[in-house]
This record gives sequence, C-alpha cells and structure tokens, in this order.
Amino acid sequence: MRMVQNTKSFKTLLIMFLLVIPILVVGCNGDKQKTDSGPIGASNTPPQAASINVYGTGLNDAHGLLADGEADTHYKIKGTGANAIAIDPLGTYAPNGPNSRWIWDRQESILDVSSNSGKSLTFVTTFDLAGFNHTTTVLTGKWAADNNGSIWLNGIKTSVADLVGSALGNFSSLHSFVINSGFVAGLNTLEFRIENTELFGGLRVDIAGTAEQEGDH
Ligand SMILES: [Ca+2]
Repeated sequence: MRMVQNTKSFKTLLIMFLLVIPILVVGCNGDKQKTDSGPIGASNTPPQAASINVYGTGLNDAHGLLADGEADTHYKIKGTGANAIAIDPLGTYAPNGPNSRWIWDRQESILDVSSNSGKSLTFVTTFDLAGFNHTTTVLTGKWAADNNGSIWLNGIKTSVADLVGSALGNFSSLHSFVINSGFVAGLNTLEFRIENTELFGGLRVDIAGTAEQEGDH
C-alpha cells in the first residue's frame, strides 16, 4: 500500500515537473527577448533632424533683417569677394521680409541702371555640416531674381528649376525649392547665379535646412 502511494506521489511529481519545465523555458525566452530588444535609451532613439545654420539673403548673424544699404556678410559676390548689399526693392518686386530681403552688389538708383543692364552676378553663401550626417541634409526655401537665375551646390547645378525668360514673375513672387542631394561633409557652398538682362537687378532667398546630427544613429 505504501509502495503504491509512493509510486503515485512520484508520478504526480514527475507530471508537475514536466509541466513546470516548459513554463520556465518560455519564461527564460521571454526574458531573453526583452534583453535583445534592449532598454529604452539614447542608443535606440531614432535619429533626430536638427536645424543647420544657413542664411537667407539680407540677414544679420542673428537672422534678423538688415537695413537698406547694409552689408550682407553671408552672401559674397563671386570674383570680387565683396559683401552683397541689402537693397530697397522696386515696387514690382516681392516685398522684403519677414525671413529675408533683396540684395545686389550696391544700392541702385535710377541714375545707374544703364551700367547695371546685362550684368551677371553670382552670390555665394556657405554653411557648415560638421557634426551632421551630410547625406541627410534637406534645404527648403523660396527665391526670386531680377531677372533670371540658377542655383548651384558645391559647383554642381541643382535640380531646382531655373528662373528664365526675364519673366515678371521671376521677381514679383517667391518660388519654392527643395535641395536634398549633393551635400558634402564639412563646408558646403551654395551659389545663386543671377543674370540681370535690363535695368535693376536683385536676388532674394528665403532658406532653412535640417540634417541628422552625428551620433544619433
Ligand atoms: Ca532687371
């Protein structure tokens, strides 16, 4: 009788043991999966796009609007290296502000328009992508030109549509653009090649940019 009871007890223990092992295994796997997924922390945070320091035309270092005739130290005239000059636009131009204003190589007057006609000027601005993954950079903006223009990045023409045909709309309104390729590590150079076919000339650029910071991925 005692032997039968012992045998029953042994079977009961064996069944319980066999039931418990799978529970333990599942439990361990569950813990392992949690470990593999890692703790929630900075190393698993998706890369964050941060603003890069790129300037529109006619701005001071704090991105505030310059006054008429002030030097724009962020836009240089290619060839001479002179600063562009913030100008008071003609009535047919898109009005200045709030994020940028018109520039040319000098304040213009009705007295010097003849010397201005047919003048082509390239305006150069730079921005630094140090600390950013340059391949993730996106520039967005709006621009206008009197009369025609094209946008170049690091010496290569961008896919942004040229302003052509000396159309009134080239300078009476701003034209949206996006640049998302052609960037290099470190210093990047953006050029606005402007052709003034007659009378006054000008360039206006609203621009902002983002890129993922290095170390976020
Ligand atoms: Ca013109």
